[in-house]
Amino acid sequence: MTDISLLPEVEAFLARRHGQYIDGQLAAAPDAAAIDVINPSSRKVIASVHQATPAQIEQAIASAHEAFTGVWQRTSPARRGELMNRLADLMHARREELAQIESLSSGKLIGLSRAFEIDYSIAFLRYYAGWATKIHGRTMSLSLPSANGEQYTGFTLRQPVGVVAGIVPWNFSIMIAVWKFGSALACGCTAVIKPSEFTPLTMLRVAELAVEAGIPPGVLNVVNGNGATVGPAMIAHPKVAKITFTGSVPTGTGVGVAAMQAGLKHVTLELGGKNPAGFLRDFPVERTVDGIIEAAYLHQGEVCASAERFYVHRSRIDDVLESLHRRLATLKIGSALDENAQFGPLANAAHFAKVMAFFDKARAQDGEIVYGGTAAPGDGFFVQPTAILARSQADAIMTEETFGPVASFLAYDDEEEMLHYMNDTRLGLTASVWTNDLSKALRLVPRVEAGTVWVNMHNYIDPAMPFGGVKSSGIGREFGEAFIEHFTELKSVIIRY
Ligand code: TXE
Repeated sequence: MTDISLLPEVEAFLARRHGQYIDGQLAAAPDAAAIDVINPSSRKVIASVHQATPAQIEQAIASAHEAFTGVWQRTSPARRGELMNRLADLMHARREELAQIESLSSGKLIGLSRAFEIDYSIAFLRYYAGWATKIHGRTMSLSLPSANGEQYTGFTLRQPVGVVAGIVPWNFSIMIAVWKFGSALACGCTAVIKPSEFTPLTMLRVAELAVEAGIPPGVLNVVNGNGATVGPAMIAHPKVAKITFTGSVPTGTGVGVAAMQAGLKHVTLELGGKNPAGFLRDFPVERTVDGIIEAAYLHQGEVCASAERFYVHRSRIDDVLESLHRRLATLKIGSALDENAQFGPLANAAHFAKVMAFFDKARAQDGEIVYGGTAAPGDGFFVQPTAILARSQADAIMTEETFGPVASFLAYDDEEEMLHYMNDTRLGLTASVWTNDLSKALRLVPRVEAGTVWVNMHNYIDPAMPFGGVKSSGIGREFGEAFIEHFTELKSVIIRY
């Protein structure tokens, strides 16, 4: 198995001195500490990125604020949409370059980087671009009596909230950033994006393309650095009006608290899950196994929407696990840049250590390792795709998010028990129900506690479908029309005549 050759422009990009992208320009601060970017397939350093200094964070936010009150406000909604579509065109033209940088820094299989990370990012960007001209208030009929025959007319304006700070994790470094700045720009806001310190490269390239597309300098800025220093400085800044965050539950909860303390700022939080998939008794074994592979192992399980808890009827569980074992054994594990690999490395050393620790926890709690449960050969952060039969619903592998390729199983005896298990968590991002009996599915869907419930599928997202969590999985919704509410203020205007 061999890696594809890197494009010359990717080699040239990696060799640059990286830092931030502020006011339409690359800005490295050579005195600032640098973070090494590691290729998860080889553990080799591929580039280094200077962290943003406090002065650079200030500049980035000031530049976004100036653009918000100036050039971007003067840009008509139609023109905003046009410019965003032009960025989508440039991303399409640079698809391979962006995909290679993404795979090199995140461990995402190159096919997935092309077809999911880049192509979906383009689709999302075009979707948001379409909304730019369709954001509007409403006219109301006012009914309170007037004393002297005067009349009133009332209407609402939807106005952009201002500068948006977008804090992005390492699993989809372009797509999740697009969800944040695409929403912001369509509504007339400007953005400062902070990528994860593990994957700081791709957004620098996207920000350059944005200026090439004609999006004015200052409208989209990128600052890099450790979350614990750069993040709080962005949230606390008085010129930041809104924070939109995707990441872990503990960090996101802290972000929410900080946003409130910084002056009740708008906040959208898309956090983790411990998502369940419940297979009803009627669902055939081989289709169950197809469903488990779709739900658990995409991008090595590093997908917030993926399922980690699987409930299978007791009469079927042995057959399902036996067949799953056979299927997992055929997956080709390899480098993210190997087009023949079907399963890549985990994204970084800390995450690798976390997933390995889960294998130990599962063994310590007498979970039965059906397949995997160990590191896989290779220089990178490789682990085996793993399936574990839990001893009980209280086991760590049934309650704590691994964010890795670890499917944990429990048998159930009746559907009420399955539903109880599915909802027995403080999280609620996604869930899936699998059955050929549509009326059963439709009766179960309203009772499943999750922001998205799929039937006979998992991990499908679409720009038109609102996405977000219930319970501790987050606040607010991204995509669909729902995003507009989170990036605009509603102003009431009343006129007497
Ligand atoms: O996430 P963090 P990490 C989960 C997954 C993973 C775990 C840790 O379980 O193992 O989170 O990953 C920035 N103020 N998910 O450490 O800490 C940080 O720099 C402001 C689920 O990468 O949540 C990064 O840009 N920002 C998830 C972003 O927050 C701060 C995707 C996310 O980092 C900050 C990824 C602070 N105090 C991991 N501290 C999902 N839901 O998709 C850090 N950050």
